[in-house]
Amino acid sequence: MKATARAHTNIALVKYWGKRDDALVLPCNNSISLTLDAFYTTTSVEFCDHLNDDVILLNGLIVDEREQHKISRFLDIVRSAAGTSVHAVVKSVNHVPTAAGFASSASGFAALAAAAMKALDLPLDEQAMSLMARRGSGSACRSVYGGFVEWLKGERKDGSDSYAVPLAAQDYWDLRVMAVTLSAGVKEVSSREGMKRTVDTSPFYNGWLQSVEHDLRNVRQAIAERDFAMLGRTAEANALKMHASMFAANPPIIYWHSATVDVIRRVKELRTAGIPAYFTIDAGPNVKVLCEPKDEIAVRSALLSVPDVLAVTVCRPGPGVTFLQGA
Ligand code: 2P0
Repeated sequence: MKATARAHTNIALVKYWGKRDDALVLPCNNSISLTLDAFYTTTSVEFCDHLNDDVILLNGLIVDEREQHKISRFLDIVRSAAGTSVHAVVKSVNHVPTAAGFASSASGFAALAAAAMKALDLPLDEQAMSLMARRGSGSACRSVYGGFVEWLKGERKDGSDSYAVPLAAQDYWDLRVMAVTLSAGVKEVSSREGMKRTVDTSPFYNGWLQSVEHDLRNVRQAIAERDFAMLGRTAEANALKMHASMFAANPPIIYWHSATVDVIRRVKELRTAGIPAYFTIDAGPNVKVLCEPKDEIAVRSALLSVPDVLAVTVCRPGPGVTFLQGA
């Protein structure tokens, strides 16, 4: 009745933006990500007969009511799959600095899904874990695997064919992803709300959807051929298209700060100087910069010299879900 699992965050190179079914967390498009080693969540789940409700601790503190509700509803889905109604004690430790702008929901729900499923003796194949993690948060379904991962949007109404598959293992291609933390406040619009508003109101959303297939093909090919320029160019263009679709939403969603643009400019200067580096930006102001290992030091110091850059964390390809013994 008890298990502990660890999952790492991932960065999307072709983004997931927009759902066709909010309740089942079914996306409108496939996405491709790279799981990262530097940021992760470790979660233990213990189901106990005597509890009247779930007890949920994040970094040692009881979570607020909103978070409690979200996690308990997710546990209900796991309980229902196992045919039980027993409540649980969940202890989650996030090694994901919130200021770094990484969605901890990806590593958080992947670790929670894996630990809860193991504690309830559910089948633990990766596809089953990915399907379950998706119900907590879309991007979490990709964190079940290490390395490069594609989330297949699926076609079925019940979501049974919407899960992630591995494209290339953690050690397939040694790359760097620099997580650039800016001195910016917390974001005002959650990704969940942001993507819904974009789907509902942005005249550019159809353009986003039409161009994604092309980006998916290019990124798959770039991975297969280890073509860094193609990977970087496509990821950068894809992130800009996602943000363009948000700028056109009503009311508009602008996650960028002035320092976001400063980092974009610095990355372009690096390329002009002959150093291949490419940026991507999620639903927030912080930027992630892709580069090759040989350029790590030059890229990191160029980024650190941008005013308002607080930190640059170097990430490498990371592993998929692991279970911890005796924890
Ligand atoms: C991604 N993002 O592909 C995209 C790019 C943010 C921008 O997945 O509503 O926390 O829980 O499914 O997974 C962040 O959204 O959203 C995200 P829900 P999630 O990584």
